[in-house]
Amino acid sequence: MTVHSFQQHFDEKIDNDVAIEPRDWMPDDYRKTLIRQISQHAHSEIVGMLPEGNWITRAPSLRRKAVLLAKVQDEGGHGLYLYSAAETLGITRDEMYDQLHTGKAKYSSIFNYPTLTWADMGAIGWLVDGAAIMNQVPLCRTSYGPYARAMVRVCKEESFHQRQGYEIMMALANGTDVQKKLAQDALNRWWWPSIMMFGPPDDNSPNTAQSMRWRIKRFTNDELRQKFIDVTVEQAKLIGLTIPDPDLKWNEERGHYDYGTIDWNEFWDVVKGNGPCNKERLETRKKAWEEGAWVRDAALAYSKKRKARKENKKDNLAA
Ligand code: FAQ
Repeated sequence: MTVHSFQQHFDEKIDNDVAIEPRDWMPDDYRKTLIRQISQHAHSEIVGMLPEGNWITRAPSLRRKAVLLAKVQDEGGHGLYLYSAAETLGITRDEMYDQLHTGKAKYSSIFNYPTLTWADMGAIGWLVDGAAIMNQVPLCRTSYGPYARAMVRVCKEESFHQRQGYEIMMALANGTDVQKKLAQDALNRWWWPSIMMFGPPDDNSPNTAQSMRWRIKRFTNDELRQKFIDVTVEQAKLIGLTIPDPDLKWNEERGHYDYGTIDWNEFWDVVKGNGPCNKERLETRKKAWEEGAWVRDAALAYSKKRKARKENKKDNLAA
């Protein structure tokens, strides 16, 4: 087959919603885009363990602690599925970690904000996992097979995470005045960063058009942001909390909520590394990598030993 017919075959698969698999021919830019998106997604899951990890020892009850511990572990698992999916495209895990540690690869802006009170655990589950699900359910139908399959399991777990977060917020919102204030304060601080998570507006999103053509993305950043706002405003009303946006108004004609102006300067500032916790997050990940060197060395030595033993056995049998 010529490159031209390889390309045609690829295009037909995309147009007919047939998944692209690791051994299939794919354009270089499709591969690069997937490596960028999947590895950044993986980094987000791993860095995303840190803000909530900060509260495991301070959870208000044994039940809350067990649930939070399980949730943070789930995020670690999501990172691992995603690193594996990215590896099928020809990048190694070491290369991906290196890109994270040297600041070449991004991770989600949201994880550069601090978790100041217990209510932030509720706000993260409700809003951050809620936004993650809105973005990831369509990724279950993304055009690259290994990424789509990883997303199916991830979404099931994210759905539990969202509910546990909403349940924390509900308990606080129905609690004492102080608890209600904590819930409102967490919503005030996490609302705008959560809606920024969907990425820049469509007219300033360099990757969306091509990713939509390749069916990597099924909805644009603004479409997903709007869906998230529409469902979340109703959830806030149900528990008596107020979304911190005076311009939020139901638009009968559009059938959607209108919302206020997002501070895109803040978003880009955080993406560039100047958010409240960027430095701390990266330092923590680098330290974990360095301190884990002995585990990697031990695993490698063990696998070499096993291989040598197997080969010895084979030689003995042959003799
Ligand atoms: N933060 O042209 P676009 C989670 C970058 S998982 C930082 O629109 P694209 C689970 C973007 O990379 C959360 N950077 O790009 C959890 C690009 O830069 P590049 C992560 C951002 O790829 C919950 C540039 O801006 N989810 O939360 C952000 O078409 C709780 C231009 O942007 C995913 O990664 C941002 N928010 O669309 C864990 C989902 N937004 O790479 C623990 C998969 C954009 O060219 C606790 N990813 N940028 O240098 C996606 O769906 C897409 O990659 C988007 C961005 C929608 C994030």
